Amino acid sequence: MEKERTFVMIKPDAVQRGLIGEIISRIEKSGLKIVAMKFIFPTLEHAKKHYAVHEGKPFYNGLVKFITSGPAVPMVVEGENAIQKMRTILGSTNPQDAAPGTIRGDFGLNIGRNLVHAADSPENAKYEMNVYFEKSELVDWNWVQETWIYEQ
Ligand code: IDP
Ligand code: MG
Repeated sequence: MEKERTFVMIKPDAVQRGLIGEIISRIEKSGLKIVAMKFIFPTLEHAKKHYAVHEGKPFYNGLVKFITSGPAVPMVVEGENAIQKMRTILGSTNPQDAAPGTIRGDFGLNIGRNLVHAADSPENAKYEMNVYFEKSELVDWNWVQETWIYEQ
């Protein structure tokens, strides 16, 4: 069984709306394991590095302004197929298209305020983790319930 790590961030809108607990709870209940997490006020440097792939797009300036507008909760989560699983838990980028039962489908209405970020590929996951975390902040630990989440 292949485990992988992905980068996730609870964005400033979700923090302001009191959804940190709800979102972490959904991630935990999915069986994915949190291996890094912190509460920060993203800097311009964070935002520019994180969203470098979107530079030049019409929404880029608004996105950078939004991400640096309030506290956020970056994290690293680990598990079988974690990258794709987190994207499924989030739902479509535009909350208007996101299915009920997904975070964006249940709590979002607007593409510019879609509550949570999750990396979309192994390369981007690694890159984004390095934007927000030092290697020493990633925690290797055993979760007792994993023996009940995975067929051994
Ligand atoms: P993703 O977050 O689902 O991976 P991306 O296409 O990578 O979506 O876009 C990054 C973020 O940029 C989105 O989560 C959203 O916050 C913002 N964004 C993307 N497209 C638009 C848009 O058309 N208008 C406003 N914001 C957008
Ligand atoms: Mg993306």
